[in-house]
Amino acid sequence: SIPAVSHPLAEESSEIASNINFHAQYTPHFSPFKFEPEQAYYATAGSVRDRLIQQWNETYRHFHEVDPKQTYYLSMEYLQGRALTNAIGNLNIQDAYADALNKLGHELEEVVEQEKDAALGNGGLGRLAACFLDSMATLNLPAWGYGLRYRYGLFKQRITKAGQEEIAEDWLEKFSPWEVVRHDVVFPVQFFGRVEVDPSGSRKWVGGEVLQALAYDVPIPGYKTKNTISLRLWEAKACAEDISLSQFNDGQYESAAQLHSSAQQICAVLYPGDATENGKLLRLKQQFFLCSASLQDIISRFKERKGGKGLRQWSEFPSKVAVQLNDTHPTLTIPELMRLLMDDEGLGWDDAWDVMTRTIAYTNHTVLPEALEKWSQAVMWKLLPRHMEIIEEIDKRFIALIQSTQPNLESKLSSMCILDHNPQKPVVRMANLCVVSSHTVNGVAQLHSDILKSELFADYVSVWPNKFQNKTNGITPRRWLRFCSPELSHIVTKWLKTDQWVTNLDLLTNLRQFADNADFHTEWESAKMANKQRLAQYILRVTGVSIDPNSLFDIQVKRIHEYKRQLLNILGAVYRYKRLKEMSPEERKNTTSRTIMIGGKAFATYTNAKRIVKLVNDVGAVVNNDPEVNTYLKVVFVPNYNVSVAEILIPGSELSQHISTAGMEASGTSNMKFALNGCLIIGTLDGANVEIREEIGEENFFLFGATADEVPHLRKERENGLFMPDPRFEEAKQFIRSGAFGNYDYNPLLESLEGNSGYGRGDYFLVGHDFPTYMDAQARVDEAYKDRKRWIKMSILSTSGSGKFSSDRTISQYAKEIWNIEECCVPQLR
Ligand code: DL6
Repeated sequence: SIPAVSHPLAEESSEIASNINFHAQYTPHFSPFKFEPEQAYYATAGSVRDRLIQQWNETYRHFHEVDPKQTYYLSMEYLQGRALTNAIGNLNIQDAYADALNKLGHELEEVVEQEKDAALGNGGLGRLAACFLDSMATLNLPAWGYGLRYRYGLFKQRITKAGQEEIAEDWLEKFSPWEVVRHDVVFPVQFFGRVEVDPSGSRKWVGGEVLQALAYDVPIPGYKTKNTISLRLWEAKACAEDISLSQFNDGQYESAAQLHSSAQQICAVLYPGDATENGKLLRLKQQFFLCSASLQDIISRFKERKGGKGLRQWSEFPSKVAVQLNDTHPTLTIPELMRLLMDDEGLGWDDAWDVMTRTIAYTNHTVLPEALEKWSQAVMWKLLPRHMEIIEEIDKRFIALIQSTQPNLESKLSSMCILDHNPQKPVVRMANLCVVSSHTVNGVAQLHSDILKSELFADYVSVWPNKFQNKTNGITPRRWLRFCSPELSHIVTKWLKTDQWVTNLDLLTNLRQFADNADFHTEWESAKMANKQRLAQYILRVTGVSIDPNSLFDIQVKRIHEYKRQLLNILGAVYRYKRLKEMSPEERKNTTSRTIMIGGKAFATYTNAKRIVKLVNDVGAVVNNDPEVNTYLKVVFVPNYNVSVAEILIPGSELSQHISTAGMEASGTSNMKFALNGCLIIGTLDGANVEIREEIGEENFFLFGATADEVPHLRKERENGLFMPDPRFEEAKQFIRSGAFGNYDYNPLLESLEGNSGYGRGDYFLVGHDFPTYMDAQARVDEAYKDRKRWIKMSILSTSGSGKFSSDRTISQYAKEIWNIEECCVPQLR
């Protein structure tokens, strides 16, 4: 029984404790006789969910009454991470929940650890979508996220002697307390079949396979607001009548339930391997499934809200609906909306085109050629014959437009048009379809947006000069400072004398006045130290490596990719190790002790990325066990990097590496998280690094490397054999080749840094070129770290210059400059 106390927090927490108890007893998944941390987590989550559902219902009731224009964010990825800390933080009830759990014999910290990450995403693009949802809710914007409910999230990474091993991540193993299935929200989604023309000439897509899309809603609470919006995730289902009982009873189990298995495949995993035809078909099916189900839902909401004025006109649709395509994965929204408007709703081409183009906007997230989606025309004709007709028509009209209005661009048409009829490999270029069909195209950092306009989409700029915008990415300050680093947040609030920075991040600039204040320095340093100790404990727990919190914590965490150049980092570490070995004990004492941490997942079929993971682990195994130098250097591979791990690593970081080849990283968002947490950046002039450096001051950023403008010329120079490698670079490679880190054959990896030509060979990513300036920048880091006052000041200036990188700023710009939507705030009293 819970003692009655009159203090408001105690009163609230007593109520919460009994509510948690109630959930523990009546949630049918567990025995009522056990109340261990796992049960406590599910019961706590159930109790938080009750609150969210109330706010959620009110939000949608309010949106329904007001009938504002709404934004729909379509994304194949959402890297949500854990929800519990975020939910109680945004509801502003952390203390009451911590207290309630204490009363029940549990610690909040331990309880939140029980939650599995919802990893329905791969990297920055998916985490950006999650930050955007948080900001949309916090800014009271009428918005929805749409995605797929993958059965298995991004794989779990296990590190063995052989390197990375992938294991399915069963995030729904028990159940997710954060989703609500909507059995009344189901839409049919069709595949394959054929197009029939009736005597009037109208076309219909008939036959084929029909699956059902069933909605699962995840509540997204805003920070200190009643507004709680939805992330609607679709699950694929087949109907009961799709099972052939007669075949089943004949023992033909697989063919009897063929549609059921087809449905299961769609939502099984994110990015299934696409090396085979089957894999390609499955990916396309996933994309279409998201687009079709979401559009049917959007249209049914549009029709349902008549605003008391009788049936709506379709011309009103773009004043009620904004659809944002998160990269090209949901491009099929374009032909699907055209089809629904023309074939189901009876609009002519011109009217449908007008409605569709005023509704849809597209964000580009990469200029990497291999990441720009191109779908085989044959696969598309097979799976979506009516959509291919529509795409052909869009292409035909686009070509006619250019021929009639921009004859100077005729020579460019072969690369500008949507269908590439190359007889070897006819494909549909999805990015071109997006550019031609949407009203706005944006990049995700200023440099990236400039590159889009001057290179990738340059030819379209003269056709539609006003179509292209920049929206520099941002991160939510709630998850990425307020909740992941309570110690630093507390100090920020104390010195700013307000916690308004949590929703107005520009206020951080006022910390500048304390950049030289000795008391502030002491508090800052002790908060950072607490975070470093927490991180050191974590590293010990997951890797068995003991790291010294007094050493410089240097971190690079992101997907493993050659353009992100983890290889540059590890070659630098190898060189540092070699130098340390050559020093006398006295000399070593003058060096800066470092702990280099590298983490990230390599795509399962990306061989060189997997070799990099293996190399980092092999280097770590030698360095960390070398008693001569291991007080001065440790190299740790952090396994299974995900959102929750980032929440421990980032607050504990002091230096982070954002060292991609200039022009290749569209933005990066972890750079923003690190800077916000008072971590200094060593980096190239790439993506959002450029703007971060501008904001925090160039003297607080360790810059090196070629610029984006220089890269093409440098590649040419290499091809012409004009590159002279730095001796330190040669030494580092040679040291690996000597077998110093074991006898795994690293030649293929090292050879990718040599030779003269070819993408991925001949050092396409310019590791060799940038190595000397990288090492020089690292030497500046070592010197700066020795001067504690200077370092802490730089750390404070990093945080205080991070105001621009709030996703609240990014989303406000999308709302004003692309979506044309306004806030729709749920009244506090109802
Ligand atoms: O815009 C979010 C995020 C950027 O911060 C990264 O720089 C960019 O690589 C990523 N893009 C993608 C798309 N595919 N690829 N590669 O994930 O978007």
